[in-house]
Amino acid sequence: MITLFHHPNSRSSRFIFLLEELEAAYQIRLVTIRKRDGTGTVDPANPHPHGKVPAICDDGVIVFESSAIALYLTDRFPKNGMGPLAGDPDRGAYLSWLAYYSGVLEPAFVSKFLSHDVPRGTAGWVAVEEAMTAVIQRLARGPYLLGERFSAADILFGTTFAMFAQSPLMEKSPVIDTYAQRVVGRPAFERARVREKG
Ligand SMILES: N[C@@H](CCC(=O)N[C@@H](CS)C(=O)NCC(=O)O)C(=O)O
Repeated sequence: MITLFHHPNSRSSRFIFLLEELEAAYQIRLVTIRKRDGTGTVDPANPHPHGKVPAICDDGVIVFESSAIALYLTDRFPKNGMGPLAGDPDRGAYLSWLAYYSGVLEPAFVSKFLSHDVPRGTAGWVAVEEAMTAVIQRLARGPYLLGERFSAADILFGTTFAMFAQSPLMEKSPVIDTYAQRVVGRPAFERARVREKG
């Protein structure tokens, strides 16, 4: 049984969505987290080394950080094909876009939010505009990052774009809007929202 360490309306919410897609048995353990306004505390029950969410426990096995959790869960619950397994020709693209999410896309958004320049040749990521161009080019190949195949990588990217749809952090793009709506329009997203509200 998977335990998801979760805080409402946070980066752990999309793992309820993924667990619903996977039809996995899971329980939600609500934890407190530190907030930007200085409120909130680290929950001692949370196994993430910095008290962040998400983290999961699978019968004693702890996994933290979104891309690692996505990969762990899609390998662990392969039934619904939410992540190409080792040996699948799509595996390389899957790993690449999962890593790109954590290593490039999120840092790009945070740099922009903080009004920090991204030094070419030094930072491991790029400016949001450059990252979004790469994602839009990728989506020219099909409705999802892996072409015709929906995967957990789309859950990370699509929910992020849906959240930033009205934000000045992201330029308006019909390709991205349609993609984000395609992802959050899935029945598992709605089931996750209902489950999250409890
Ligand atoms: N790199 C982490 C980021 C997780 C993260 O920052 N989560 C926020 C909630 S959206 C959090 O737990 N913040 C509390 C804190 O920073 O102490 C991941 O991708 O899983």
